Amino acid sequence: MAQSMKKLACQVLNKTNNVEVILNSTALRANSHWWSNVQMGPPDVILGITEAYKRDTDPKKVNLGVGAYRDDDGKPFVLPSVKKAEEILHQKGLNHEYAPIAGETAYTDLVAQLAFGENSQVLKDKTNCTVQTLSGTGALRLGLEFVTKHYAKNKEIWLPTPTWGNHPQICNTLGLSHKKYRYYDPNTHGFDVKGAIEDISKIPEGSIILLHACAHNPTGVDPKPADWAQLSGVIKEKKLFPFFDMAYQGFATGDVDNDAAAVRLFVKEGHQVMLAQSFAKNMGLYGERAGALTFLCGDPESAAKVMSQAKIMVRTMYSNPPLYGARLVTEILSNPQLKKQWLGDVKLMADRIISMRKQLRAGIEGAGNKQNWQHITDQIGMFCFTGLKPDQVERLTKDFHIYLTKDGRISVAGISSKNVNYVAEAMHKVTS
Ligand code: PGU
Repeated sequence: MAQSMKKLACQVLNKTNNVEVILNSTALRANSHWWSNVQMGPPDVILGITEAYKRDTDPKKVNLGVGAYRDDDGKPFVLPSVKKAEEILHQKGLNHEYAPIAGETAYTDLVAQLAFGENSQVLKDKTNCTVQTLSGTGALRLGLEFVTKHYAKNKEIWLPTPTWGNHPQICNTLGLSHKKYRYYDPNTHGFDVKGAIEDISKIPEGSIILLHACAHNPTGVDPKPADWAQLSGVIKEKKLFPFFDMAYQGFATGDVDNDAAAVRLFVKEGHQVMLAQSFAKNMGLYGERAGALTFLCGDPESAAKVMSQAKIMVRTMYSNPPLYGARLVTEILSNPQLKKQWLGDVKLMADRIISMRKQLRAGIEGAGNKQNWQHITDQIGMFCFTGLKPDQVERLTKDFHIYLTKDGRISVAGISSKNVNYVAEAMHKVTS
């Protein structure tokens, strides 16, 4: 009797448990309904390539997709000046308190000086508002979000053709209307100065124009100083608002002052620019997300008002920025010896890329390829806009395990003395 009572009790318990399981899974299914309308999104056109590269098991594989510097062994490069700054920071034994909403002023003052120049009058007059951001992307996002909320003129931004894919994507996310102006001439593989000026002179007054400060991505083609002067003139005449994206200061010429020349020219000519800065490339701080957004506001009172609103925007998005990358940047820019070492590190990276351009071109030509490859050495910065067609790009990836963006852009920083002949041979084969 006791035995069968026990059996019965067990059955009841199991039943109860089953009911519980059924109830739980019903609850789970009900929950899954919250997201059942979500569509699968496409992989990112640049970062998705790194994911595909990582999945490839072929030992010959080469990643020329993402714009990230590699040393001659194809390895990520921690700059010697950054290593030194890390040691100094470690010795200081700092705490992990919150940073101010707009970042530490020691950082924002130094990065603004790096961009606008140590003797910049607008900085001396304190007419700037500079905010630490989550690298260059965070600066663009904050700047454009600020525009959507506070810009009182023509809320429409004009982007060069082509441009970095995330520019239109950020605008789309914010519902900010974006249009195109001519920039790159596929026939000359150079800057289409005539087309650009023609298009810009038709842009409605008060619109925003996005300019790559140096080392244009994806084309590797920058306007010459005389072209910049012309651009500044027409932008002023049309009363356009210039938003500079400077993600590669130092990568174009190997000299941070030279690479800031366009921004400084515009400021000298009286433009109240907005500027997005990134230390991902020139300090190799990709994952540390150290960047900045500067608004030039004309007078200190406006700068204070803009700062108050920018802080509200930051506070409601991520509250305050990360410390570590900004501390490294501050250490390097505030210590004259370390800064000198860093400038040498930047030059070293820029020079290695230039030497890879020469070797790549020589390799393709040496293989007997009949096309003109002069643009490989003419273009500057991290990227080369090869002119490869989508089917050629596909063959490079499928047959040779070489990864690059569909538009034919390669990150020259991914080429090394070890793989340059392989890449040159493959580029020769897919284009002949
Ligand atoms: N602006 C431009 C023109 C860029 O090329 C990049 C990075 C950024 C801003 C943003 O850089 P942060 O890392 O946010 O400081 N473009 C690279 C890196 C990969 C990516 O797309 O984010 C590229 O390969 O195009």
